[in-house]
Amino acid sequence: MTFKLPELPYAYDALGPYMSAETLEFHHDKHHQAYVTKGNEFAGAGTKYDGKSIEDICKEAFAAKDAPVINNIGQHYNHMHFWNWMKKDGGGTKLPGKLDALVANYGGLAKVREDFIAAGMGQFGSGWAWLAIDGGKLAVQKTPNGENPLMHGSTPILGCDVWEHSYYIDYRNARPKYLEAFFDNLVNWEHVEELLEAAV
Ligand code: MN3
Repeated sequence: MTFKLPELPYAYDALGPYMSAETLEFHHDKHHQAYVTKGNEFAGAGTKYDGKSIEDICKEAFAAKDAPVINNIGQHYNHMHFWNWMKKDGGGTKLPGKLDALVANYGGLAKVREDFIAAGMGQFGSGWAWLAIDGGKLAVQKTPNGENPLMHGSTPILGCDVWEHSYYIDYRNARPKYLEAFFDNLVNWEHVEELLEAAV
């Protein structure tokens, strides 16, 4: 298949003051576009990955240590969801039902928040912090560069991009403040619930 850059599901200025239009313009139009362009080169139409789902491509590329595909298709998958993992007036503490039960089982939303932010802080250099479903339970994970939980045997339901390009314009080097703002004010818990429904 030929991969395409999806449109943002909101206006560039919709996520202010937590994520600026300038950040979204660079991050979506330049960075994500570059992963799509490179992804098509290495895993698009006419390659051995043609016809496979993006989830399967992530898993197969990781198993085969196919770095250009891990990086570019991994990042395409991660960013496709990242835009939908955020919304205007997101965050908050009211979770949809299935997710609420899973979070309670983990130890509550405050514990999830603490561990998710710690995962994002603990990821040295570029990467992602995740909530994933692993063996039917909620797990907090982190991965380097373009990797994601699919490549490590679990199913992502929420991810936060901790590459500097995602926060440097708005937060400079203050990654913790960005992670807190993401969790408290941006997360689209309805999209997390949709992925959870599909995962279990
Ligand atoms: Mn990014």
